[in-house]
Amino acid sequence: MYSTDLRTDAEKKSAGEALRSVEDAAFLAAFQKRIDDGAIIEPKDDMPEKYRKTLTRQISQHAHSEIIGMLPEGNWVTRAPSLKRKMILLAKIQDEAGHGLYLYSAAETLGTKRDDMVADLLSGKAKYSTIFTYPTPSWADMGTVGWLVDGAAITNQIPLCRCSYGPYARAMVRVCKEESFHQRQGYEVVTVLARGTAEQKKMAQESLDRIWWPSLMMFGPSDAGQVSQNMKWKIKRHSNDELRQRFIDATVPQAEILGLKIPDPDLKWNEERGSYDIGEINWDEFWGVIKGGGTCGKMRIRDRKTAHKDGEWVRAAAAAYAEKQERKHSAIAAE
Ligand code: FAQ
Repeated sequence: MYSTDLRTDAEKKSAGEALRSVEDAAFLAAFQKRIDDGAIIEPKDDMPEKYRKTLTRQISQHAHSEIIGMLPEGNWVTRAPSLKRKMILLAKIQDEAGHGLYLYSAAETLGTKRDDMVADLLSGKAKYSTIFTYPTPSWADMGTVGWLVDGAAITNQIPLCRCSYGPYARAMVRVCKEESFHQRQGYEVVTVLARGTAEQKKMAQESLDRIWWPSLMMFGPSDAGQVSQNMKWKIKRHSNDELRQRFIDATVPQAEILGLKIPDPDLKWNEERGSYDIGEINWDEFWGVIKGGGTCGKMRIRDRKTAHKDGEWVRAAAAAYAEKQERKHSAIAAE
């Protein structure tokens, strides 16, 4: 049977049309074999609907996190302690906007329109990282966010550079390079405070006390010993617990160098495992934040809605310019 319809599934999905109706065992097994053989899946390739859906969910949630993550930092632009700090903070926030852009573009290749993803964020339907529902009341938080939040983000995202879906994996390469720079600048802010006056050191410790546990929750719920479908499809390469442990083992010595104390009385080096044991993570708090929006969730969505509305004229101007260019090129082509 021949078809003259050369559109990809993503394009059909975007146009609201039904996709492949049969995903039989042979199709799923062949797809799994491609993944097992190390194939990189591209937008025009056949893929199970669940693979497409899982990726759309994860990449759009990731994009939303980058965009919402700008808000707690934006809060400090006008109050940064020096011009140099202000410039660095502004540049970091702009990087996060760029990350959101690459990620929405990568998610769009799966057939969901960016407007629809943004609408889901603004209506509260879509999730974004729990970490950004926590307040950032002190300047030290701008250091701790870079050190711990960007540090956790890199630990989680470096393996995503080898994700089986090409556009996501490629977007992650640049994102990781920038997040790595963010982590270093955050650590430098905390270093200056930790080596400063007694009051500055106290400020750094207080910030670490608040942000430590929420940063561990960024890796998601405990999944020890489970190999999820996500992992079989090589979307995720490691379990949430494995990456969380990697982050803990890298970060505890960094706190020691600064003379800061990780707020966990049960933290201790486990000689046998060659890594740190930690106390119990408060998973009730984690699920409570996801369900109820946490301390700042409502404010974040309110602020994002305002920013989206304020940006309406920019989107309209960009669309009008693109249309004008299109008309110009069509006229030249017709000559
Ligand atoms: N927050 O089965 P799993 C950044 C949800 S970027 C909210 O383990 P999965 C940069 C999860 O969606 C930070 N929801 O799920 C920056 C799932 O929901 P559903 C964001 C969470 O996807 C720095 C359910 O719980 N990074 O910080 C969270 O396999 C500084 C069950 O969980 C990414 O998005 C959470 N923490 O693994 C910006 C990285 N954890 O839909 C500004 C990409 C879990 O099934 C300033 N994402 N959930 O009901 C991932 O690697 C994964 O999606 C995980 C979760 C690891 C986050």
